[in-house]
Amino acid sequence: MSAPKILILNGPNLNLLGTREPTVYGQQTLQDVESLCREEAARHGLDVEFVQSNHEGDLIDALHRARLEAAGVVFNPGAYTHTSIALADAVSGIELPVVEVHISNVHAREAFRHHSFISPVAAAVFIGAGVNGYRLGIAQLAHLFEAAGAAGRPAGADERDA
Ligand code: CA2
Repeated sequence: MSAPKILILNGPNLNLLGTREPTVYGQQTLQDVESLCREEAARHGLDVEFVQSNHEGDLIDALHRARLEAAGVVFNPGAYTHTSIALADAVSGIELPVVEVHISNVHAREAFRHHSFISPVAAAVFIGAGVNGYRLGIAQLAHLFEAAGAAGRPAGADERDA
């Protein structure tokens, strides 16, 4: 049987990681993030699809594809976190565990970054751990899959019911 696949999805401007604002986002590039995600996923026996888009509709399409192709999602929605009801609807609509990740501590930044439309529909949230947040997100998905598997339930089901 092939390894379960997870989607690592990155929103607008994250393609610029490592090129500017190193004090906020660190020095690692998106390519480095992809490598660390592949390494962490392999430790848990998971395959990775890695996607970045600057377009809200493309992010929604990627989430819809994940519903059919993936067991869970690690999602950094970038600035759409703070604005997009459409992305929140997509996250809740696909009925997969979606872990929200932010590299920076958004709560230590401007007030407009304190609200997330995604957090209420996320399976977990990792904020301010730098790019290590992606590792934490993948490990949390692996934990949810294990818990759901042990209970003989689909991975998207709520762990509290396990
Ligand atoms: O901290 C995060 O991961 C964010 O999701 C990053 C978003 C920001 O709008 C959110 O409030 C928090 C911005 C991503 C932009 O990334 C850049 C990286 C390097 C240079 C410029 C932008």
